[in-house]
Amino acid sequence: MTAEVLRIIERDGKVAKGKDPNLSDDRLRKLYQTMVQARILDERGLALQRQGRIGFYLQALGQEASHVGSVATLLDSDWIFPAYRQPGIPLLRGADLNHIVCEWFGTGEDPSKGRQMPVHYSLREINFVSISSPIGTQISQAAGAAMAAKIRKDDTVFMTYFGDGATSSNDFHAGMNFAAVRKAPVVFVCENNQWAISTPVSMQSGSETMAQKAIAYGMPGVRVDGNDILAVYRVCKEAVDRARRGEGPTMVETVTYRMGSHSSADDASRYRDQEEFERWRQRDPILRFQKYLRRRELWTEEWEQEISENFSATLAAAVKHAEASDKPTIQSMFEEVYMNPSKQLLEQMEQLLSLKGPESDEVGEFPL
Ligand SMILES: Cc1ncc(C[n+]2csc(CCOP(=O)(O)OP(=O)(O)O)c2C)c(N)n1
Ligand SMILES: [Mg+2]
Repeated sequence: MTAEVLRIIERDGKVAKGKDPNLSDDRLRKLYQTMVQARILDERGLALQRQGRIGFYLQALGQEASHVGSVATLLDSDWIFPAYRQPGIPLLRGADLNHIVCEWFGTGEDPSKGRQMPVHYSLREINFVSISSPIGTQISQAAGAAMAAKIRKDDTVFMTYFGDGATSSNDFHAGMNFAAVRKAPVVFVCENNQWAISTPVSMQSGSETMAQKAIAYGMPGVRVDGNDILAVYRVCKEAVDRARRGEGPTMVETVTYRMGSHSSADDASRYRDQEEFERWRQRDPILRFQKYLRRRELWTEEWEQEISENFSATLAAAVKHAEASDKPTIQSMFEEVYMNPSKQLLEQMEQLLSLKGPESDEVGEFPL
């Protein structure tokens, strides 16, 4: 294990000899399209928050290659235990865009019925487990689910995503340890975007790399250029194949950069150098992939415009739909929590409903 970072696409779009994962033209274009869509989604999401139309947003600018390239190595039947910064995953896996946008607004069509923060999706239709706000919890959950699959003797693979900051969490230790001991079919994707809100990676860990932490647990740890989609794909494909063969977990550190602020609630210019941002901006993963596609004559300006405009229009329609949609019903607070709600819970629901005005959707005033 060295601090070396695997890279395939050079700055000029050329590919390192013998390293191209040889994806089909259609697949390459689909991956590029998903990265472009993820960025449009992020731009729109933050704009809606700034306009006061949604309460919170969290972007993945600069990290599109890291999550799109890694998730592309899974089968549809595999499972994802995500963090909150992988918008390309639902897009690539074909989730219903209304589920995504209605989640931002917390409408009745939001699969979580407005019970989650915006951008904390739960998408059963694509095996995408509910995003947790507490840092790192998905790591031990993924390890446990992978152990269960192994016991059931099915060949599902589990992929979990987390940041550099999450490697300091208790759940990172529990998940990595259990998975390695039990040789569970899980791939740990650590997206090292250099920051955990305002904490730089140099203040996060005494380890030279995140990937080297894997060695202590007894699994391979691989570092890859997280802004190079082909390199991410290649490394993750190996890790997924290994997991499916029953040879156990791998940790992949994708070395990347959070080009935006942590979320809509902070301003990165208050705590980090513009110069650092500029350096990473030159390594934008979308431009890098675009250069590669151009060399292969798979990209044109007209195509870029077409895919961008089509997605922007679909997204605008989804936003319009969400804003016109009903809120979750009052009953929904009591539903889908227990399979068989208790007598007390049902009484509470009846009591709350009885406070409704006859013509109105609003709940009346509570007797204090
Ligand atoms: C257990 C816990 N501690 C603290 C927080 C507050 N918090 C939210 S995001 C974050 C930083 C996480 O950084 P990292 O894991 O690198 O992920 P990134 O946001 O960079 O993708 C922190 C500390 C939290 N949500 N949960
Ligand atoms: Mg981070």
